[in-house]
Amino acid sequence: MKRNFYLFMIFLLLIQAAAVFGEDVKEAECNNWYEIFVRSYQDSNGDRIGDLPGVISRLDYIRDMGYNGIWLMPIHPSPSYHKYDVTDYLSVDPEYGTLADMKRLTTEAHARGIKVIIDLVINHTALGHPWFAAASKALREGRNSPLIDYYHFQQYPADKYVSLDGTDWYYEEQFSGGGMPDLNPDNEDVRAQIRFIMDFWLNVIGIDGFRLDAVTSYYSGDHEANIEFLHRIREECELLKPGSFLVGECWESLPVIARYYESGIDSFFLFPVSQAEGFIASTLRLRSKRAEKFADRYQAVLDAIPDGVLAPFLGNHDTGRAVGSLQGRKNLPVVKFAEGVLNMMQGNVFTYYGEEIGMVGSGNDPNKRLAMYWNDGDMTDQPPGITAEEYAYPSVDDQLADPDSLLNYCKKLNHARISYPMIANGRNEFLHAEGDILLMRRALGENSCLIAMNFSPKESGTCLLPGTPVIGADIETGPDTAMLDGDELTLPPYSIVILEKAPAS
Ligand SMILES: [Ca+2]
Ligand SMILES: [Ca+2]
Repeated sequence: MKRNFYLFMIFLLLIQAAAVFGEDVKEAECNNWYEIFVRSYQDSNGDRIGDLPGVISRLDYIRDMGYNGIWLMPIHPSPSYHKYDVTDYLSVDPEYGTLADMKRLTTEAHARGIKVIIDLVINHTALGHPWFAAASKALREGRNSPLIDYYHFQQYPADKYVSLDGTDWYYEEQFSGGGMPDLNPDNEDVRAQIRFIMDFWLNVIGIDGFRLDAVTSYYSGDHEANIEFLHRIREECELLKPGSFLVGECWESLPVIARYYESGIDSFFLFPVSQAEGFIASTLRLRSKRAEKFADRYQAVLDAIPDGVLAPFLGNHDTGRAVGSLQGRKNLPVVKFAEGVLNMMQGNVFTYYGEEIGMVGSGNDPNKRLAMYWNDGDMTDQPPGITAEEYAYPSVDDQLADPDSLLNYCKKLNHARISYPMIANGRNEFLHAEGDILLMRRALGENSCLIAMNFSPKESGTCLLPGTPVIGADIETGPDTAMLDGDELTLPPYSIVILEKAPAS
């Protein structure tokens, strides 16, 4: 009887909480995510290969920079340096550490207000995964095995099918090389395995979600089937751990990315803003009307994805790094301002490790995954196969000591996004977009702020502000600072000013 009474009281409280927080609970809580290639980040045991204890030792740095979420590229046992071919989804590659290290990393990150997600690579396994080994052994011996249906085998050659040595069978492989056989997502046992893997990482290790690799390849060429599969993953994760965060890699055009939001997955990487041809770099290359062009392109994104949480980024482990796409090796202001434009977008902003110090990397994959440049003494070995090793800007330690460095500029941006949560979570309204001057309002509930930006690399500009706001954060790429005279704001070249309501006197 007493127990029922307590349960009833809890029920009432929950209803009350839902009524009070109903609106807010649904609001996305956006973060400043930081993508880490563990191998190239920080070594802890002297073998010059980055590892999980190394990442733990850098959590204070990550927190101080204002990143409040980390995405670890694959950490599972794998025969490759990149580890996107997994041989065991339920452990950690010994090069990187142990499950206990991963648990400690998660606890230590949470203690610093940092969320943790890991890559979940379920389009394919490694050739050496026990599932594939058992399936191919059965085929070689002419036996049946339930594991054969974990993959797509057939007895005739076809595009994206690879011959299985010693047999007349072929297996599906969407990613070249012969080492990454595609899983069969229709197989119910495969689905149960994926669910078990997600449960293990979310609830036994305690991480906060996943970055879903290659979601358009689950069912290659069939977006509807991929979206349905993702919907199921979203529902399962929500049951396994309410509030878990999922971000998908859908390397497609804006309309296709927009469709994938129907799956309910929180975010999809916004490829149309990234890289040299993406709209941040291409807008900054224009000779005039940069603010107008940015507003048009950004509005197109908001129109295409009106309710989804965006996940913009400049570059990642598969793309050239931002300094290259911006032609910024000798142009620090443009590199800074591109980071500024990125960070004034809504949603979850993703920063690839090393971007905060302007690392460069293009061409083959290992070139894009160079050792983090902490200082000249403290670096991991480079990944195998690099053809270029270049660092265009100073090390972390040197940039920490320089108030005008890219690192300190990125830090200001991250902290502005934390101090003004409406930047990431608010509704956007363009108040002014003319020439190179942009003024936006971001409103979140009762709160709002203005974001004023000057996209010109050389000329100052002015804009008139509604109301009589005051400058809250002033994020400059150069020595000049913004000036507010009544309702007229003067913005130096490549500058960003965040304005808030004047405090009531
Ligand atoms: Ca190591
Ligand atoms: Ca597939």
